[in-house]
Amino acid sequence: MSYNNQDSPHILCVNPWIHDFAAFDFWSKPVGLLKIAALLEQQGAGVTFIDCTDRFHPMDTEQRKTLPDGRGPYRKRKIDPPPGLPNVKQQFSRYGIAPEWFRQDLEAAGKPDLVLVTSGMTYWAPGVKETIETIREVYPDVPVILGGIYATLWFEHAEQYTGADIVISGADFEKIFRSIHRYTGIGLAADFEPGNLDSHPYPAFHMLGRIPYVPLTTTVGCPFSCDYCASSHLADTFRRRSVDSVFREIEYWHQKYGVRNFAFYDDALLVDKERHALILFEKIAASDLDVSFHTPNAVHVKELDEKTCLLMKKAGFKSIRMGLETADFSRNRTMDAKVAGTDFSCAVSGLKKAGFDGKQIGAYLLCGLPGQGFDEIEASFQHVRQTGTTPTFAFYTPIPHTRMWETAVKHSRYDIESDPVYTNNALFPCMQETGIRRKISRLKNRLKTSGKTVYDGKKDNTEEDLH
Ligand code: B12
Repeated sequence: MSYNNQDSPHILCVNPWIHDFAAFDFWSKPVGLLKIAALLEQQGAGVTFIDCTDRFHPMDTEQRKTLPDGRGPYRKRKIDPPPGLPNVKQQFSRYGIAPEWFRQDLEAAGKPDLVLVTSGMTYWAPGVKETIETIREVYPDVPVILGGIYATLWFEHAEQYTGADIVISGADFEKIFRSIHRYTGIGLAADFEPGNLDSHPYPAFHMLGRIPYVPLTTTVGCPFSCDYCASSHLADTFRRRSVDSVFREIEYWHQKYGVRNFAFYDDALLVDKERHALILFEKIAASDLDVSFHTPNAVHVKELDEKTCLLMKKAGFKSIRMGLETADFSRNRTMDAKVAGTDFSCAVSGLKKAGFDGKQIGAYLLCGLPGQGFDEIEASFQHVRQTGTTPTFAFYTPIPHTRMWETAVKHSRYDIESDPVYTNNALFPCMQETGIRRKISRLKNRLKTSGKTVYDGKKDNTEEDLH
């Protein structure tokens, strides 16, 4: 939590609990709300930030191991699954701090003038609802505004379901400022141009109890429009920050807070790289910063030529994830516009030549796509393994406003239009084949025995992540 300035309007920002079958702090920070918190602080508001997924809460005495790069498991407690999922055998949990600690933190913060709640995955809606209910118990008459990814992608559901007073869709800063003004009297637009990313303050990571790593966003949006991805709905134009501004941010977190690990959140980090990313990597390589970089959100395979790979190595990249999606090149990739057959082998040879080892290089494979069979998943897995790099499963989650949504609705075993919880990728909602989870586990075991395991974003921590 951060301080509360008594003389100015007090705004409480809350990152909600995660309710899911599995979750792991895989470079996951509420960057959008932290950015708004920074803006409010800059304008003199008293801002308190409570992160319900805080892994380092002072009341937490549980021993959980943090990986050297800052990632780690959340505290978790078993809860009932949301209604409608009666036949699912996997355990359902609340990830994050204990409800009593949250209540205590809310009380300790003092009554705010306004509460801002963010949201992540659409299927985490039940965690958002429980968070808002708890806020209401403590401060029944304080207005609550909900925004973030779920609020943007499934606005109507968020309005009906979460109990927020207002739901704001997207990164519409004018609208966000108007609502904040309405409740607190703070006028926010003064020294900030929404369209100019360089004028945005850094997200307020300093308001979190500890900063194990910092996510970086150098670009917003994506020039591609892949069938399964909602990026173009979340940001309608592709914009980027200046290289200097990104470099200064890295220096800032490193020098002031000792941060060593940075994860790029960009959807298109390497696009137009000669004029952007490569200049940044060169600048970092030429500096004496002792920092490491990671690309959990995947980079475009096509962009990984030898020069880029070498610069990434020199700049301090430690884990590279590529969006391969599938090694079935026969469908001519109508699904995404990014990869051709030979691109992948060129990228792998470039990365290896630059000095990355197979464990540092992961290729995301989308599994659970509508109409996909296990055969395709296995073939993609083998294709990646043969290159000596690490296949990393990304389970498909159907998202409204994407081109694949209608197909997903048709293929789904659940009424996914009725409730986001059915779109949870742990359910493999679009796969008709049975036993898919077991089959995928078997593939993963093959990796384990060969000593190559990379966390795939959809599993709790196990020894393999924490060795
Ligand atoms: C970075 C990222 C990740 C990171 C971690 C992100 C995190 N915080 O947990 C990593 C790489 C780990 C990740 C993983 C996954 N991700 Co992801 N990820 C993203 C990405 C690229 C950016 C999210 C982000 O932080 N944006 C930056 C901030 C600034 O934006 P923002 O939070 O939306 O905030 C803005 C507004 O929403 C608003 N706002 C925010 N909060 C509030 C609050 C209030 C009150 C108001 C008024 C406004 C407001 O203000 C901000 C203004 O800039 C998005 C795509 C995208 N372009 O957004 C996908 C995305 C969110 N991910 C997605 C998916 C599918 C996944 C995975 C399931 C992939 C997989 N199959 O394994 C996993 C699951 C992760 C998990 N935790 O379990 C989907 C969402 C699916 C869904 N159903 O909701 C997205 C949309 C991509 C897509 N495929 O279309 N992801």
